[in-house]
Amino acid sequence: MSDFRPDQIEPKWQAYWQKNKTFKVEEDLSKPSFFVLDMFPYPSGSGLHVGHVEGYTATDIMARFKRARGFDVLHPMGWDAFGLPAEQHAINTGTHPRDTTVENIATFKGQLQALGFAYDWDREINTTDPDYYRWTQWIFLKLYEQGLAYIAEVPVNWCPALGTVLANEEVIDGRSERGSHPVIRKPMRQWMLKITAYAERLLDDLELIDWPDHLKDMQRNWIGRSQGAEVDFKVDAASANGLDANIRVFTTRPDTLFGATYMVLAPEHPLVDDLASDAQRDAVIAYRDEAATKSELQRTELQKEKTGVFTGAYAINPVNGARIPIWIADYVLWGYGTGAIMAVPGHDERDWEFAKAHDIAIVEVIAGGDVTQAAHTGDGELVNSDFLNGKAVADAKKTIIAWLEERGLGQGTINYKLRDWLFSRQRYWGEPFPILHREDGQVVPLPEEQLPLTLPDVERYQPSGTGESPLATIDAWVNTVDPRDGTPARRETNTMPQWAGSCWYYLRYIDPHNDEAPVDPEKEKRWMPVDLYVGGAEHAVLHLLYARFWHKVLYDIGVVSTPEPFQRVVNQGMILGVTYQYFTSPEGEALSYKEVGARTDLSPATIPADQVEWKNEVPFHPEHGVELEEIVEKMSKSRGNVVNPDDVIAEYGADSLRLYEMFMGPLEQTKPWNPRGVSGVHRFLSRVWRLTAAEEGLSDTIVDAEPTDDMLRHLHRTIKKVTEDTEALHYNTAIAAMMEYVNFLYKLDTVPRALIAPLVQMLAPYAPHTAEELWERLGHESSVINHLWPTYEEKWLEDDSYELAVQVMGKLRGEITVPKDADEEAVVALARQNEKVEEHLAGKTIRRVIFVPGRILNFVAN
Ligand code: ANZ
Repeated sequence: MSDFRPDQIEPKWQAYWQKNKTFKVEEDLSKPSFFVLDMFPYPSGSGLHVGHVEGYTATDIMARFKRARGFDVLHPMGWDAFGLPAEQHAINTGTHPRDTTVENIATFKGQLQALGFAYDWDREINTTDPDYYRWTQWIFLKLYEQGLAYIAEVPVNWCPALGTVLANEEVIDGRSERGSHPVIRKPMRQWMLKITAYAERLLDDLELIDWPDHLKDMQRNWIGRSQGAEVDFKVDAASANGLDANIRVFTTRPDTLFGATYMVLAPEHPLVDDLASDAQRDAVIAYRDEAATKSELQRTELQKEKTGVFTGAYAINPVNGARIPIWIADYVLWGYGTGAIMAVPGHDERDWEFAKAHDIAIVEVIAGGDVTQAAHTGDGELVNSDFLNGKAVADAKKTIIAWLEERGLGQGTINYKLRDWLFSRQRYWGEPFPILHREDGQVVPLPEEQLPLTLPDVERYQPSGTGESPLATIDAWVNTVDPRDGTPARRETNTMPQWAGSCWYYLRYIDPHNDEAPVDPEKEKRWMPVDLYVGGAEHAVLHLLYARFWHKVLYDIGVVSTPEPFQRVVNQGMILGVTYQYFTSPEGEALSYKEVGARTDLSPATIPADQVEWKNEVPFHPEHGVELEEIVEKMSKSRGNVVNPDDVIAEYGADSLRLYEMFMGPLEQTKPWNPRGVSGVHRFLSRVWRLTAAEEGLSDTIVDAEPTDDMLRHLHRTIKKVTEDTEALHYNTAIAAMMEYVNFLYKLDTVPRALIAPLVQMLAPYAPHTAEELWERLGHESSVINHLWPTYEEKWLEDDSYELAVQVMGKLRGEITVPKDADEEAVVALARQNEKVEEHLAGKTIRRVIFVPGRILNFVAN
């Protein structure tokens, strides 16, 4: 017997894989291809966490499995390395983000290698590498050529105190995350990408892909298609300083037009200034300034008090000529629809509350509710609506749209919640835009041959104070000429957002060193679409939507051959942290959660899992001795419940960590980290080890004997289960099947070699280091991954026994397990060993036995 020593085995095999380039993509055209992708990490300063390990292990298992199943597998890794934290670190310390990035990547890479992941490291990519972002810039130019990139004045989060624009995630409740300074919305010149032009296809093509429903739903909601109508309301000129104008509204409920009793414009609506009467002007301006400080989210909160100001002007309802007041209110957004609504308080909740708060008339136009009490938003028959009366909602919608269209008063339209994508950042650490602003005012793209446009070195990473990026302060870089004709020009000083690099990185893995094109078309055809993409649900919307958008543009211009990039996406569930809680009194006394009762003077305290003392499966405080309560929540530094993969590897080895994270539960489920779980799978691996290996070579229990039928049945059933479960990403049950099989093998005195080799192969995707070592000891020359996956034979799957119902005088008295080919005599003998059956036969004479093999045994007795 020998000790299981992952600390010796693991480095040995990692070095072997690296030296032999075991995981190099074969590019063997005779094999089917399989592209298995991870959401590549942002190499942060804190290193890999157990959540990364979960997703990366899941794909690694699939990559190794598919390789053993005869596929040519592409399983790459890289770095999404532009972004805010490196820049903030630079601002604080003066360290160039490039240096920080290099350092962090080295840490991450070391950690990934220590986990034994089967990446082809020759295909490593880094979004901050000029050879990579050259093509990010190239794609931007294509977007620009297609009219899908444009400049607009857009409100951004401007923090006057910090002199910088902030990303949404840096703003918390209207204040800067750093320093808590007020943040206002300020219009600035920005690059936008016209993702809205692809809204319909982004929606429709969800049908083509194999994603979980919840993910598709999130994308659908984000795109937010709504069908309705646009309707023109004429301004009553007499009430509005003689203004001759129409206000166009978007409504999903044109059927309720007769119930529109007022209108609302977004405070930013350009007509507001012209409409405001002298009496109302000050109030209108004050309200608009106030609204500028609020985020969309704050403005549209359903519970929020419905504020607003009357402009003093009126509009004419086109269906009945009613004169209705025009208000401004922040619950109407400038960015959606037309930025103006017809308000129907009888049938819209927000309008109802607003009308109540401001004493505006409420008219019922759909029967079935009580509009004096609440808005009736459901279906019903139209009332108070002239030619629509008596119709149902759907019918009324059709009728009114036709009526409006005939008269040129409006038309049916579709609207999307999806906004164009604000694509520029006022930051240093991002891809520079290949764009020149010429002295004569023209905006021109940089010629393709001049790519990459590299980031210049700067001295200071501080924002410029004007809201521009630090690049704006480097005159030597900014001031240039248009290479076409020498006209002086300024470079664009914004940079692209972090999303840019991750929009197409999967393509670059296919052909990472190509300097003629982002990807070779032949190679692209072979590998795309990605067969399996695993990552966190936090990317369910933005990253996956942006990448789909870019991909479709590349599809339209012939760079890629598939309309969708990711055929199958799986979201790994979050791993939650565990801490153990007790309470302390003001006097410093420790109490168990069971002793709290009604006391309110206690404060909670926690200890990490590794300090807990367990007695009979119950957790106790090691010093105070009080019983602890297990608290499961999101892992966070402040909670002290973060599990560091390095620590787990140091204690148990990478194979145990991998195996544990897959054994915790279904991949897609949220799961708590059980601090004692790793030792369980470690025990399992140790058992496999002891079963197979000796100090050197193999254990004596492994023999060159023929397995019995019973052994073969166990083996083949295990192969079937592990194969099918692995294919289906049901890794936890595949592991359970291997555990069961190992239990079976442990009961044998000697283990025929033919039972062990397939086990080692099946274990290989899960615990690759251990498997390689055992495989070598079993006498194989090359890596276990190069050997075809074991197959099962149907004939060994069939049961050798079955359950037989036993009746006495036609009444069911018991069930017995009988061998498949047992004859009547044997079956009767077995049945008579059954207590219940014997009880009912006691004192009787068996007259006749009816035996239908496989179905029933009946004793006729009296
Ligand atoms: C009249 C009406 C009557 C409405 C009714 C609803 C119910 P979705 O489904 O989200 O597209 N709306 C339109 N533009 C808006 C904007 N810029 N800001 C805030 N609200 C806006 O909803 C569209 C509905 O939201 C539109 O239909 C409009 O109110 C409002 F019984 O028009 B409705």
